[in-house]
Amino acid sequence: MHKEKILVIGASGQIGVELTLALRKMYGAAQVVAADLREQNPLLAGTGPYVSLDVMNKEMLHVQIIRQNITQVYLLAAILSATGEKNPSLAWNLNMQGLLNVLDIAREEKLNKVFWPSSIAVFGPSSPRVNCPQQTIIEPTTIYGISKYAGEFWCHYYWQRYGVDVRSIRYPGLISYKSAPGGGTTDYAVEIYHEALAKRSYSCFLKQDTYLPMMYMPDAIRATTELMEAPADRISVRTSYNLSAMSFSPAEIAHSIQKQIPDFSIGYQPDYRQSIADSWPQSIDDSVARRDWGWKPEYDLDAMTVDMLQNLR
Ligand code: NAD
Ligand code: AKB
Repeated sequence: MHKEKILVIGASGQIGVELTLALRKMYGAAQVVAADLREQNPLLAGTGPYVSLDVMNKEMLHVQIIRQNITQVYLLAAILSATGEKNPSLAWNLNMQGLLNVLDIAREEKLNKVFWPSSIAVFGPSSPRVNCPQQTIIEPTTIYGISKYAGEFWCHYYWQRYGVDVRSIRYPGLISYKSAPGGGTTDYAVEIYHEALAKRSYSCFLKQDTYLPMMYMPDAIRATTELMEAPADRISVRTSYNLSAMSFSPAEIAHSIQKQIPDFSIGYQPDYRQSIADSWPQSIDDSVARRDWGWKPEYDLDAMTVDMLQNLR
């Protein structure tokens, strides 16, 4: 029986719903408290405890963590790349202050572990575009990427200076069918499946040959729990791990869908998100994660397409 008590902040989001459900399977429903600014979530209803909480309110967060005897925090509340460009100061404030609040409380309360996700958005136009390595030139040009890169160093600082066991992954674009994505540049790769089933056509906000690193949600959830379960001496990266599964363009995902839905068609109307996508690498080298804690993805594009369409139907 695990004695950990986990708080998932941002539990009603695209990752949060699935991560909360997975953690409840692993640790027991009562051991995983879902928390979000949103009052409730139908996908989590009846599956375990849920509290409405603002991560910006440090006092309330601290009270919850003490009251619920929390030993681990997964912090998912953030503003993503596309929404961030519309309101940069809001994105900076939430993405930074939310993290600092959690790291500070983790230090004071001597929490066992913290998980905080970074993103491939830390990389910028000067980073290598293909097989972008763990350590390289990193000059992000979006406020989201800037906040993630700064956050990585705050994590490293709290680990090095205070011994907080904080672990992190630079997620690629994540594709899932349970919970909707929350304002990112890679969201097209989720929308396209919904529209393929509903309308047999999709108008994409990125150009047809825009390659981006992507991952199916089951792989992302497994990576997260594997990283968090790994012995501390296997974790050599205390900023954030590169993680990779696949890389494809809008034209390629459309082709994969056409194998299942032959009359599906796609058009292209690039908008402001094109320049965000153009600033990111096309593919990621995740050899350090593979070496340190045995990371290996399971889903490629076609396997994901079959599973997405089956579940959405
Ligand atoms: P999301 O936008 O779907 O979910 C974020 C959740 O946080 C929402 O439910 C929102 O209500 C909640 N939230 C917002 N402000 C809050 C606050 N002040 N207090 C408490 N809760 C608040 O995001 P997501 O896609 O699930 O992403 C989760 C994390 O993973 C983020 O840090 C994101 O940057 C990172 N990430 C996501 C992806 C992806 O493709 N989804 C890729 C890379 C990194
Ligand atoms: C986004 O597009 O903003 C996210 C991410 C890659 O961090 N999906």
